[in-house]
Amino acid sequence: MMNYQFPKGFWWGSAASGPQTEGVFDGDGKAQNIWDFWYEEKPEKFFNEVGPDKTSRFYKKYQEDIQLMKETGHNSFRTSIQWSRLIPNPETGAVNPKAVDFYNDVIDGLLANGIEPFFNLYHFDMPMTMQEKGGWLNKEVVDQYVYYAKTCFELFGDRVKKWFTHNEPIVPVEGGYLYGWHYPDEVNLKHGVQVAYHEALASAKAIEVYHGMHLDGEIGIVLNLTPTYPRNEQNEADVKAARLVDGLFNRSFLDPAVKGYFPADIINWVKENDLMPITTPEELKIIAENTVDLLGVNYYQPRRVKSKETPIENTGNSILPEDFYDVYDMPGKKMNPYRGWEIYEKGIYDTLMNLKENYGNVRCYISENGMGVEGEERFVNETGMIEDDYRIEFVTDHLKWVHQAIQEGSNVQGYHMWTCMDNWSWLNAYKNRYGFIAVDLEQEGKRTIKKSGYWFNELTKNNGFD
Ligand code: BGP
Repeated sequence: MMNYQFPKGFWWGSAASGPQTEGVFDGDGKAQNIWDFWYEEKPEKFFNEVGPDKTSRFYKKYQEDIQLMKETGHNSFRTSIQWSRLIPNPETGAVNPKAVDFYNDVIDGLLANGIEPFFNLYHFDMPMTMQEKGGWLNKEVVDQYVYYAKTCFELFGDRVKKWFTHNEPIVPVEGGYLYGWHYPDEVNLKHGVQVAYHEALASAKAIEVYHGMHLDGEIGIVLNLTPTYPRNEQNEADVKAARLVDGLFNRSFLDPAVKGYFPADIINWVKENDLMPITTPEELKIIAENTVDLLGVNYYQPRRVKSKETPIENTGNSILPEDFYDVYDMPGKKMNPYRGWEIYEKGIYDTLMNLKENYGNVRCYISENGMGVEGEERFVNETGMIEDDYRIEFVTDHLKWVHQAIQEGSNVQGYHMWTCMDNWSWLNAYKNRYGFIAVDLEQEGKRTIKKSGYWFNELTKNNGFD
């Protein structure tokens, strides 16, 4: 018995996504997605001008990678299917046979090695043909997505038993319609709200289709839940600001996904600010009736907020959430010195306990948690291995809190690290490395297990640690 022993059958592994790892971005019948397009248009936006053509080459190296997953103790692994690879032309709906072969091989390879495949359908990668129609702004795209989801279930649902409709659906809203990290790079909160609504609707419709197919598996959504703390718990205005931020960035997706309806305070806020999306009673009924079986929780860092010093006047579409709160830079907070994000381990526990207390203890797992590090080469030892003790410490400290949550009755069933192989991360490209396996881009993506990879193997073999 270890000091921190996890329940039998706990899922250990890592998460990744198709667009961040596969490569062959314009080959074997794959069509362009928004990243391929944006990189072609504005390469200067990407860190060191490295784009989606330079991934860790999972498309070519998946067999080697699956062996490495085995060596590092995975019993499960999440990736995403690329819509633009599987159905290059959503207008005709024709399936790309090379994509089917590839995903079949990945699934079979994982299963043959005792690794359960968790598949996500949408990880920020809108096909360009769909973006030209407005992307998530357009209801027609929602229906095309549902067709794509159904196709995936039909093709792979006999073996893939864990499905997710989206990864972090708030991020395309923030990135694409507020802060410029995603195409179409607009500043338009009204559009952002409509996009959020359509993503939630698409998720519910895909869940409805999946359940209707009786495939003997589970389906859910992966959300980045960011616990939001007020500067001062006793200060009413700070608490109110934190509640709003929690509503906008967490509950806006969590409530419809788990409870089937949008939070009343956020609906009011959206109305007050003239941001109401176009909805229909039939769609709201679909959302109400198709909640998740399983929730993925991505946790990296908390949010700390305080009330707005000078509240703004409503200026219409161009308002930003930040017009209603200020970021609180808490003195003495612990920072990741290599990435600039706060490290607050207890946030993972607070999130799990919130799910237990306020969301019916929904079945969940930690679907991403990890530590990004810039300039990791400086930690290479004489044998060529990266000694990432900081990552081991980061994961250990978070797992202690996950363990604590389990002791207190949380329904958390697993822990996936972000990520296995260092991968390409959107505009940040390879700036922050997260893997427990290093990828050398200069040497055709050569893989070298880091110290944390060996450690992770021990952890999962023991199903816990001392
Ligand atoms: C998560 C995303 C991942 C990945 C990770 C690291 O939010 O789900 O796709 O990008 O963040 O992000 P970054 O490289 O910006 O540190």
